[in-house]
Amino acid sequence: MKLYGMQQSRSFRCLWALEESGLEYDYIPIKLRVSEEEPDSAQNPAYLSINVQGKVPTLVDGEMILTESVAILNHIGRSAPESGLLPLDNIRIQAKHDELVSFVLAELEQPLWSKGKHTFALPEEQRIPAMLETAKFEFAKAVHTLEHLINENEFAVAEKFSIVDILLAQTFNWAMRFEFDVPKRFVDLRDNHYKRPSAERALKLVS
Ligand SMILES: N[C@@H](CCC(=O)N[C@@H](CS)C(=O)NCC(=O)O)C(=O)O
Repeated sequence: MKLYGMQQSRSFRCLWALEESGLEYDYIPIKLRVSEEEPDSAQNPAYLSINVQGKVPTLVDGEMILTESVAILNHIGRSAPESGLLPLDNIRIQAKHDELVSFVLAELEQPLWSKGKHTFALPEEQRIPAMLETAKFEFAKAVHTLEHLINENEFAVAEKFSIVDILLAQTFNWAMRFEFDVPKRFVDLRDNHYKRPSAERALKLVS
């Protein structure tokens, strides 16, 4: 497998999962918002031929190309069933896992991405600075909901580390970098999971 990614981006969740999985892979760093002339630019025609949006992450596994981080995470989990990254042996736990993954994507990370889009990602003329207060409001609402969706255990579902723990830790790390209010409980969750050897190895690869 080949993972194309960038240090502080959604590709880190996939890199972390690959480290946790024990699968063999190559990591190829990509740069956003640099000239398409640069060979590692996300706008270079060679990269656009595998990811038409010029975004990260992209995973190439043989003939198959995936350009959505959750599809990549699920593929990693299914390719390494013994890693326990997906709760494949219990459909009810799997359903709760799916629910939380959807929640992180649809509710928790969207306000963070709104801030990203309206501060640096969108063309300047499309940015709406007033969005930032709305994003903070929406993030606080999502955090409140999450407090009711997960219990106080070390891991979000079942009794072991899974893909949704990677998603939660990385999303709260993103929230802290973007200066959103993160309750201590979720700062601790982030700190705890980032101490895993797999996370430390992934961080070393991108630093
Ligand atoms: N839904 C996609 C979103 C991918 C995405 O938007 N990635 C951002 C980085 S986190 C990106 O590459 N943005 C391109 C840009 O900002 O120019 C996923 O989860 O993989």
